[in-house]
Amino acid sequence: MKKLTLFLGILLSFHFCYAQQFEFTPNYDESKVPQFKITNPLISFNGRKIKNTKRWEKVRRPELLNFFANNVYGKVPGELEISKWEVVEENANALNGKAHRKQVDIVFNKDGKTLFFNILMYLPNNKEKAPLFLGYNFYGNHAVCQDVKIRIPDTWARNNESYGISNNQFTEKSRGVRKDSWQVEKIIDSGYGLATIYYGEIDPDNNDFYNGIHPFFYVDGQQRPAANEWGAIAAWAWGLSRAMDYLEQDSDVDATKVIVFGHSRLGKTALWAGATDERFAGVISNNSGCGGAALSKRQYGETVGRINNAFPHWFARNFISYNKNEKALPIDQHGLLALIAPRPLYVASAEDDRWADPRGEFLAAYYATSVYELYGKKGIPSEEMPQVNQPLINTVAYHIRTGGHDVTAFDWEQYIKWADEQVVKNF
Ligand code: GTR
Repeated sequence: MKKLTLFLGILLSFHFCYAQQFEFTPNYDESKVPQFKITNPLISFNGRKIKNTKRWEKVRRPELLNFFANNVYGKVPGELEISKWEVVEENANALNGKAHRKQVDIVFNKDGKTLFFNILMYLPNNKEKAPLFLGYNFYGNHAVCQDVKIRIPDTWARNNESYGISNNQFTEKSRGVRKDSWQVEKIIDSGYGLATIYYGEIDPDNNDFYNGIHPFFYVDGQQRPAANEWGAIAAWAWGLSRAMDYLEQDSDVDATKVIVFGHSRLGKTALWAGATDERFAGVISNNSGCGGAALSKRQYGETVGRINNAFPHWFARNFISYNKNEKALPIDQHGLLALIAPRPLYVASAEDDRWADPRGEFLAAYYATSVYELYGKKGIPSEEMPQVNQPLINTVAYHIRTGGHDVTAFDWEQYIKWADEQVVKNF
């Protein structure tokens, strides 16, 4: 009998998880978006008006940062410096002589554990110190460009036949498969460098916590981070900061002009990296959606409950308390965007990417604007979204392009134009 009850219990909880995860019907009807009040980013949690940048930096910014760290992405439990870095390959005449290619291993050692990630860099040969886009890739460094010299990571990768990934390993077949989304030559021709890392090298994108960087901070017997500690997104963001530690040492890079970029879950990561590390001179969120730029309280497309069920390892466990309870959030994702002020921020959506809630992404940028204005910077001037394919380029920039969830040449053209105007010229 006991066994039967146990069996039925297990069966029921499986059914429950399954139902929660997969019987979710997203709302795509604007008229069904619930009524909610947007928290003013310039009023502190105890009701004080924030009237100048000094108060913002002293009171409001730290409390918002603290809220997101403890309740959304999770805190990094300690510090770990790079143990050593090594340029494992370079060529000053890459891309037909246009670029200097470098592949740099960044190594961490602690208590007998070792972790490393490899940064692939292309730097324009016509610049002494290049401004640079830094971003993670999903399919290995060798997927971003058709260049036979790029090393293939031997880390775990999610199987994907069309991208040449089998037995959880990348293969030669994945070389260049994402080149359209990276536009390396366009970036180089515009005078920027590119640095990219396979995100799985910091933490494999799986619902477990025994591999990647998390265990480096465990005390004896600990198996997963505490409820207010980092999930995978915060771990990936941490990795971007360590990449920045290296870039600051690289004399070919202008480390005062490093723009952190990310698409989708890696767009969420770029935003959190930009919020937590003020060395990033600019931040690009490409289709970052729920838990990224999109307002959670709209519950349009992906919701907090759905994302926590489908990807239980991405956020701090504390974030679960907002499942089907978005209204309880004392600040929405516009507060995250405001943490990037006054540094330039680009939020981009795609028309068919309704899952990521383009309007919610736009509105978050709009509601973060008052913080930019405190610094005399221009953000999003009105609640009205620009037309499709008509970028709005200010310190806070936004576009919605035709097409789906992706990074395209059009996206990069806008990022470069905005970086020229807002990051490089305005510095
Ligand atoms: C989806 C997820 C989104 C987005 C996307 C991605 O499945 O629901 O939040 O992050 O993955 O990263 O490609």
